Amino acid sequence: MALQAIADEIYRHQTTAEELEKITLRYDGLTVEDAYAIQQLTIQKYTTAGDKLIGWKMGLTSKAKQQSVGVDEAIYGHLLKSMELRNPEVSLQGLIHPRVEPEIAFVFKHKLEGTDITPRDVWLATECVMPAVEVIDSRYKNFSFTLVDVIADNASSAKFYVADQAFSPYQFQLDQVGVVMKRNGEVSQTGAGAAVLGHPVRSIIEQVHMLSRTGKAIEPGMVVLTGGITEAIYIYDGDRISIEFEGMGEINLSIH
Ligand code: OOG
Ligand code: MG
Repeated sequence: MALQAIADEIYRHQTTAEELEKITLRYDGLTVEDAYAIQQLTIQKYTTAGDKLIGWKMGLTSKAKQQSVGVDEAIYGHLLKSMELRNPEVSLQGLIHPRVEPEIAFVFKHKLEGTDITPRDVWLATECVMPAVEVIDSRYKNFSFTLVDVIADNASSAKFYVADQAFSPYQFQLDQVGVVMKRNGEVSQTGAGAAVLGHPVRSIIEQVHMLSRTGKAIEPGMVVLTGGITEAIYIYDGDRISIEFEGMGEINLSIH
């Protein structure tokens, strides 16, 4: 199958911010493995052009998100240096129909690999945890895709922002952290860390399992986004999005 040709096409749509028809409408029989291979090939195009892999993201780790997109398993994507926002400001330029979602980020000091890790292994390897927000922007028309489509499109990754304040992994019960997301002062979404596979640490374990299928790992220094705690909301020019993470502070994003 022409995986490289599909990767070239997706890369072009990612970098020009033009909508794409679902690839599964045109290519029959693509497997989840093929989709991850396409994802990998598109990432190689970025890194060849000078970008850098800085971490991973889990997606569709909550029932609410799985139901809203009609996919019933977790997925992962690559995080590149160019995706990380330095300031809590999102420019709509270069994005198609972006949405934002609250997440918990982990930063690692030790490598995590294999199929047999436990929460204890995760805590031992974790340097800190931080509130974060992910900007997702599916390249597919109407944000509509199958499992294979969304994996090939790097799990809709676009941008992310990690809060200034980091916390010890032992300071909070991450499943109990409540989140309130407001758009222009009005509550839009609420949730708690438990929405992420019961506890965000489970998302890290799942991430490591999935990476191990292709011999990859969480490397020291990497950041991992554990998955949206609530449904993602669309953002528009002039919006002010505030996300309060109970006890961990607030992220205030301006959109322009
Ligand atoms: C897929 C990406 C999902 C998350 O945190 O669940 C994701 C999508 O909804 O477009 O990033
Ligand atoms: Mg996400």
